[in-house]
Amino acid sequence: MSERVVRLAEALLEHEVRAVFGISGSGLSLQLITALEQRGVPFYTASHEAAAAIMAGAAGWRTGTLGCSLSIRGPGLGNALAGILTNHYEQRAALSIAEALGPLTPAGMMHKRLEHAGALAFCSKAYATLGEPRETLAGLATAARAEIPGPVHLDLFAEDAPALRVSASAPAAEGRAGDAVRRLVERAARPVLVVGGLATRRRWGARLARLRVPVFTTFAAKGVIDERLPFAAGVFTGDGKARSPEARVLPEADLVVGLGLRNLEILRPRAFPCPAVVVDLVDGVAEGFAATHVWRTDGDEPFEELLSLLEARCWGESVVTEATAEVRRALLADPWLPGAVYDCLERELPGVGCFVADAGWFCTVAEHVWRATSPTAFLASANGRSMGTGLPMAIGAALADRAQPTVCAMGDGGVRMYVADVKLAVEERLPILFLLLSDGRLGSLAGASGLSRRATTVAGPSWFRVAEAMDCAAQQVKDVDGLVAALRRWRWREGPMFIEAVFDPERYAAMTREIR
Ligand SMILES: Cc1ncc(C[n+]2csc(CCOP(=O)(O)OP(=O)(O)O)c2C)c(N)n1
Repeated sequence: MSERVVRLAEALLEHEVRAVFGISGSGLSLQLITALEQRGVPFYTASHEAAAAIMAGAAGWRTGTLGCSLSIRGPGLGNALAGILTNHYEQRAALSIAEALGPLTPAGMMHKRLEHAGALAFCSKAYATLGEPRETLAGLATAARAEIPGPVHLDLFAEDAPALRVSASAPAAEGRAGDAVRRLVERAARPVLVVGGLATRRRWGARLARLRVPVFTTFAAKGVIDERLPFAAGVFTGDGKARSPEARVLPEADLVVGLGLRNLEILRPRAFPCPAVVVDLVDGVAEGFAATHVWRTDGDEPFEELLSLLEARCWGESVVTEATAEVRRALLADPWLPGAVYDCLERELPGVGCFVADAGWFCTVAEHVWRATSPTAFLASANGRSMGTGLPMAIGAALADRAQPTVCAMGDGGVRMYVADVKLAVEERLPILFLLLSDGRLGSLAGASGLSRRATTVAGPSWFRVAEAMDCAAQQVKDVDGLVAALRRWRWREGPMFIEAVFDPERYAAMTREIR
């Protein structure tokens, strides 16, 4: 085994890599897997390199460690790119490692050639070759975790080439908007907070729960305050319709205070119905909110200072209570749609450790109905809204924490992409409830009249017998009683279960109409 690979394995361990996901080649990647296994770091083979990168991002995020995925060069990394892009959108600190052709490889060697650095340029924060493993890994891990967190990449050559690093861009200078922001916050009688994913990573996040003004989070920050609290106004997307909490609460406010509010986390950034200020650690991500002032800061103090000012305010409890009750009423009115399923889950499976939602209408319902109690208790392709990512995210989250059940809600579209990895969940006896919410269509797209039906109809939408054939306990349910019975049969400590809930497509298509 190459001595450099051994040193890389040791450096990975030092930088909190606790599991590796991927598909091996016969060369350095297999050596690395072996060296890591000898040091107690397990390797999980995924069905596809994209799924592996997504699992790595989710596992790292769930444990606060550095997610790690592995592939061969060219087509291996090419496949991984979709998962690396997901980690970029979702701002997950994760390292991808690929075997690569080094500078000494003859130019005519075209087999599986891909210019990795170029292919990764958009979505990877830093790119490096091995050089001195400890030093290189330290640089990559720091870049992955620095605000805005995201994926970084390491290429492994057979030859010993010096390290090459493209580092993240330097932070801009501190802005001068502080005084103006302070004055506006001091004068506001009815301020509303909109808090971004940044809060999940900062020490001031915990203080939000003490406020007595309405607090929205972006979808990426769902759970940063316990959503059962009286001032938790729910998820702000920028795209909420009449019955969404954002449409009801924001018109009552006289100032929006965005803490780490970034257009990267919003479906449709646009002007608020009142003046707005944004405070952030990074520049260039508040465009679209028409904020009166954007205050770029260097540390936590300005956030803490504004939170102290806001602690003196109290308004909006009844507006928030009515708005959140109204959206629940709308989504729970039908006795058998995803809202009723989540409500039933909350009662029947009270110890859910992590709720994972794939992209689709059922996810919009989960956004409002599923009440997250902490940011690590909810996981989704919150920013990218990338269909299919839910299943590998759930596997990564469950591998990182097997002590409580993980729920993976997905639709007819998303289930198909990485369904083969149900086998990995079975092999590892993971406590995952795969919950297929099936309307037989790509529901989010099927509402438009006069457009192709063929493109939005799913042929043969049922999967529970396929899951059963993969040795996963599975059942189809058509009402709440059936769901309750299936849930009561699930012994989650013994392995996954696949429940397919079948809905009427017309009622399904209408359920989010006034919400988004
Ligand atoms: C990777 C990717 N491809 C395509 C889309 C576009 N898209 C958004 S929602 C959706 C349909 C989702 O259908 P389904 O999983 O059945 O959930 P439903 O909308 O029926 O709740 C599609 C194709 C996407 N978001 N991501």
